[in-house]
Amino acid sequence: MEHMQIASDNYVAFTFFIGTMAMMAASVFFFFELSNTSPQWRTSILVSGLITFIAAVHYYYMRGYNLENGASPTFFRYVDWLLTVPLMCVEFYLITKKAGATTNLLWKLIFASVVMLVTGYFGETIYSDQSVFWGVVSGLAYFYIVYLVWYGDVAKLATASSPAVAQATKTLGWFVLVGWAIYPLGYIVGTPGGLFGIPASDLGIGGLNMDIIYNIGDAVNKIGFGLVIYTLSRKD
Ligand SMILES: *C/C=C(C)/C=C/C=C(C)/C=C/C1=C(C)CCCC1(C)C
Repeated sequence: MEHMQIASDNYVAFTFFIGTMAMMAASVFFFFELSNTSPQWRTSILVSGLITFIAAVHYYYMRGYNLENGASPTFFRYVDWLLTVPLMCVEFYLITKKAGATTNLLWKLIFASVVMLVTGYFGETIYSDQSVFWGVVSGLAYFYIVYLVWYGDVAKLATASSPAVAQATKTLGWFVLVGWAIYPLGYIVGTPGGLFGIPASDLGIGGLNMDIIYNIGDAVNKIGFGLVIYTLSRKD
């Protein structure tokens, strides 16, 4: 078997490599901290570790795929997201459960996230000639999640919770609003439709790379989410 090496100017492959390492390190951290965590927060920390662990396994695979083929590992990217984003919804449910979160709310969040991801996948792959349409549908599902977290049931439950839970939900809300907005940028750069029909090159961002943007987004959001939960578990 040929030994593949990352060229020093291959920033895409490099971010896949760093992403793998970061997700592995974060998983080890969350799993080891489990025994130092009070029982009421253990499930939340476990889920944080599962999110980064699932990502670590996918990143290990995507890193090799990208290095060998020089292509975007779109399918496994979306498999990863389909597993990890619903688990992030579970985090919202778990921290607001004491204040009365229902499984109905959990399913609303999960359903919206699946719609957001499946339609995004359509726009990037089989229907890429209609990437604007699918991007907009995906965006609507995304804004519904933002709504639930900032003004809907999640926000209401958070205000009725302890100050630490309210604070953590606010911070996670910023992750969803700003951190998750990194992904549509990657989509605009990586799909022919660009932003509502304006190609990325016309927007002056044609030089950006979709995978680098997605890799940054994943590191910020998956590890960041986990650290917010970790901080909460130490405060409350
Ligand atoms: C760990 C992975 C995370 C948090 C992934 C989040 C992904 C998104 C918020 C993706 C959103 C998209 C849009 C809002 C429109 C264009 C298509 C997507 C799927 C990139």
